[in-house]
Parts: sequence; C-alpha cells; structure tokens
Amino acid sequence: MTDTDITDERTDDASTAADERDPLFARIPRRDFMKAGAATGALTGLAGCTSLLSSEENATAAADVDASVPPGEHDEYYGFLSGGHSGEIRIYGIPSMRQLMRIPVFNRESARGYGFDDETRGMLEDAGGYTWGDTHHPRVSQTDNDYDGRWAFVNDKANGRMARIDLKYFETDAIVDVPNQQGTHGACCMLPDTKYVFGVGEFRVPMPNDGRDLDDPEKYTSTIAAIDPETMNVEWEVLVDGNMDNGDGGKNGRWFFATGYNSESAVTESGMSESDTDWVKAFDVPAIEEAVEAGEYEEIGGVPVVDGTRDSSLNEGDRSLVRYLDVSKSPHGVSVTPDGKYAIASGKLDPTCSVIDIEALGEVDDPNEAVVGRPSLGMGPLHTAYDGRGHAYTTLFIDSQVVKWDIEAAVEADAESEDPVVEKIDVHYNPGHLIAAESYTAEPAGDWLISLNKLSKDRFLPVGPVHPENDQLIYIGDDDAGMELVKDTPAYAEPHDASIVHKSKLEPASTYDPADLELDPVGVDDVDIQREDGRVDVKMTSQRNQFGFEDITVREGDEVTITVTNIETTADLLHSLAIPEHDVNIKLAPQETRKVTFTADEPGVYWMYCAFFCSALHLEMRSRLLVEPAE
Ligand code: CUK
Ligand code: CUA
Repeated sequence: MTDTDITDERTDDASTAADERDPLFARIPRRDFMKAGAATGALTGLAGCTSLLSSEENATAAADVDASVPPGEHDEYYGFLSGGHSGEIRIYGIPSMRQLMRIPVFNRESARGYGFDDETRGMLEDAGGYTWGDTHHPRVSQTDNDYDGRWAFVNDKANGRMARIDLKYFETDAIVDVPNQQGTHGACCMLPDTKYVFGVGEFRVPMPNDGRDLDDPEKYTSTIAAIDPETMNVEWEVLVDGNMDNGDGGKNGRWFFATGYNSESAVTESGMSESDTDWVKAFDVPAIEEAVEAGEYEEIGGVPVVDGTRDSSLNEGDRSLVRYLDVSKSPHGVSVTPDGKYAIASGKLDPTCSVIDIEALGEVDDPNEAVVGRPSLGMGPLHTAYDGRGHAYTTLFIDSQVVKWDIEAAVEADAESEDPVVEKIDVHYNPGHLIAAESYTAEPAGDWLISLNKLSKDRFLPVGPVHPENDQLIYIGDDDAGMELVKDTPAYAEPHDASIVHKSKLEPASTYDPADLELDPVGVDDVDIQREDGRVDVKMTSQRNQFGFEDITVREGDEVTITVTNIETTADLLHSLAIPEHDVNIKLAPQETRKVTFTADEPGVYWMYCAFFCSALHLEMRSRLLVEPAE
C-alpha cells in the first residue's frame, strides 16, 4: 500500500463511479449499495430509494435492541467525548446519545462564564493565553483499575498542554503547559491507580525549541511527560527517537506504550511513510523513576529529562528504559487489553494489528519477540476497544467498518491470518476511535460501543458544506446475534476519543460547597462597595430576582472588581452577571462565588443583567452600572 491510499477513501471512489450513472447513487457508498442490493435481490429499481433502504436497514437493527431512554429517565452511562479543535469535552448519556453538557477546557465559553471570571481567565492565561486547543483523549482517573470518579484528563494537541476536569463539579480545574512538548497528543493514566497522567509528544522539535537547530530535523525530538494528577506538575520526561502518536498504560504499574509514525525523522509526508516499519515504544516506568532518582537526567525547561533514545547508555543492559519494537507501518492507536496481558497497536498504513505480550516484554532479549500476534483485519486499522469477553474491536478507517476479532485466536494464528476475524459491520463513514463501555478498565461492560466516524456524508439533513461527524452507537452484547448498529448521532467537530463510565461511579455535586471554592462567599450582610485610588471593589449577591445593589456608580477609568455569590440553595437555579459592552458574563450556580475585574472606560449607563432565565421576574433582574465621566 502506498501513502496515497490513506487519502484514497473508498467512499469517494464509489461516489465518483456511481455519479456517472445517477446522481442519487452518489449519496450512498458502493459498500451499502451492494449490501442493500443483495438484501432485496434486485439491483434494478434501486435508484429511486437508496436512502430509504439504508434507513430501513437501521430501523430493523434498532428494533432488535432497546436503546431507548424514556422521558424523565436516566441513562446507564456517562460518555466523555473529546471535542477536537473546539477545545472542549462533551458529556453524553449512553445509550440515548443525548448530549447532557459541554465542558469548556481550552476554549473560552460564555454560557459557562469560563474564561470570563478572574479565576478561570487567569488559569487560561497562565497556561499560555491561547484561546483554543485541540482535545483528543479524555481519560478518567482509576483506582485499582476501575473508575474512581475523581478526575478526567484531556490533552491539547495544538499547544502541548494537559488539562484536568474535576468530576465533582464537571469543570476544568487545572491546566499544565507541558515543557519541551509541542503537540501533546496521546493522553492516558498510569494504572492501576493513576500514579501519573502521561502526555505523549507528537511533533518533533529542537530541544529546547528556542531558535537553535531550526532546519536540522535530525536534531528534532519528542518526549513523553509524566504528570502528577494531584499537583499537575510534570515530574519527568523521556526523550526518544522518532515521533510519538498515541499511548496507553499497562494495568500493573510497570509499562507504558506509545506508537509513532515517523521513525524516519522526516519533515514531509512522503518521508514520514517511507519505512515499512515504525516503532511501538515500551517505557519501563519503574526503571525510569530509578534513573531520575539517581540523577541521570538533564534538566530542560525546568523538568528532568531522561535520555531514552536508542543509543542512550541508559538503554543498555537488561534494564533498558525504553524498548523499541518494530511494527508495521506507521501504527496509530495502542491500547492495553482489560486483563493487562497484551498491548495492541493498530497498523494504520498496514492491514494488521500487532499484539504485544506484555509479560514477555520483560523477559526477552529482542523486544520484537514479544510481538506474538499479527492478524490481518482490513484497510486502515486505527483504534481498538474491548468487551471483556476476549474480543477486540478495531476501526478500519479506509474500509469504513468496525471489525470484531478474537484476541487469543490472533495469538494462535499465523501472522497476517484473517482467521481471528469474527465479524465486520459497516459504519458511516471512516471511523477514527471507537470506545466500548468501560473499555479502559479491567472489567469492560461489553454492551455498548460507539464508533466515532469522521465523515457523515448523506446521513443527516444537509447544513451546508461543513458536515457534522457521526457517532454511531453499536450494540455488542450478543455474540450470537452479532454487532447491531442502533443509532446515528451527529456531532460537532470533532470527537476523537471517549471514555464511557457507569453512572454508579460518579458523584456529581448539584450545588457548590463553599468550602471547595477559593473565594469567600458573600452573604446578604457582606454586600459592600469600597473605593480607593481608582479601584472599586464590589461585593454582592444574586438571588431571584435581584443583585445585591440596584445601582453601582463608578468613575470613568476605574478598575472595577465585582465578587458575587449566588445565594440560592435550590439546585438548578442559576444566575449570571452580564455587563453589556464590557465583555463580562460570569455564570453563578447555586452557592457559587465568582469574581470579575474590568475597566469602566466609557461613561454611560450599562444594565447589568442575569442571562439565565431564572424566574418569572428574570427579565427584571437587572441593576445599573453608572459610569461617571472623568471630568
Ligand atoms: S487520534 Cu484522532 S482518530 Cu488523536 Cu487518538 Cu486516532
Ligand atoms: Cu437570575 Cu435570570
């Protein structure tokens, strides 16, 4: 396969060929066309109802499996989906696929006041001051290889950052700008107990990237970063040859795995896919910790950086820090099986996945001997998820399918055998990640799987040239009946990875606990205005249907700080403090205190108002900000 094949999508091929016969055929890829044709036994007469047939097919599947969640009832699972270059995380209920909430992470977001109040704005500024990020891999913290409800983490591929989301309040509470990394791509937890969150550096750059070695790509490098989940400090990094892509931690506290697609150290697309093999790197975490402990590192960017390149003296002997396994070709996803036995890396530009025996890795002289299976699965394997019954499910980007296969059968079979394949199902279209319920834990639930498809083409009402992505819900709970496609869900750009967590493992708060907030709450008796040297300090409350002041008078040029507490105790009674023409809108959930600082630089009357529709007198919930002219 050449590197052009990856862009040569089969769906486009089919569309072009079909276009010449009838524009209607253009809407349905050849694969579906043939399947639908076989089902009716007649290709003639199809032209007028191709879309109909494919939706009938789905309706049949949906009828067999009950994924309905009646009005007023709750879903079984939380799905945490990344939002790609929107910079956010979305929460879905599963199996309904209803979008429950969006959590801004690297993006300023007015409806949640995120990046508007002093605290969150300061957090975004301290983390580099960028207004966007590229979230790919939301991973939820675990204890003893099971979700513990504390945090979710997500990377920023665009600016080399990692963020933490507090799962009591479902909000971003920390962001670290990872030194020495541009393009923090893979993200995952060190298991069993989330000792570290790993950030995997994708873009190779000079180290440090300060203008040296600009056009000397041989000297570019990338690192993995081990981040302490409590402090969000980067504890250490390991520098490697080639680039890295995705990562996953083993289940027993020893290994961490990363794929990479550029062992060539090239800077062009063709150069990066020249070689027939690339590496999976296996990091021996306790050995790395010992090296750090022994001072065998160089401090770069304020972080201990251990040399894990192939020629490093630390990689000699029987306790090498990083083992380089040759796998074919430009592997993309890597994920560890629920039992912790294997790490499975997907070939991307090769139709196989590589099955790595994790225990063997610590025993063999040549790490390549730990590759114990290489089933041939189809075109463009990208990511793999698990059902806990010994099956793996891998997305096939080019074939637009999900393939279910038997892991032990793949270890038994010859390399490149198709025998381990159990079943394939069409998805629509070109899937990236897929995620099964609790697949990243030791005990996946084995019922629901979501295929995160990059293209939706004809599946939804057209909304202009920017099409939604399509997240498809598939039932995998019945091995006899096989996989069943249950639901299409349009998604805003662009979910990459997801984590699915059973609802019993999270305990979200429904109002704020003032003890968890950094700011002291403002009570009814604390309402106050202080003025000093061009600074105005306002403390006030919000409550149906008033702010603590009817008027606030300041002078032109004053720096105004308003601290507000929503003193409601009733869940879901939110207010906001919006100030026209001052770029202010902070959200205030019950018992929440926030602070906002701005300059009153234009004289005039400004109606401060509440932007959440909170009661029948919501529209009347407003106060005046009076800015007196300076002279
Ligand atoms: S990546 Cu996007 S489809 Cu960032 Cu895990 Cu594979
Ligand atoms: Cu408070 Cu609307």
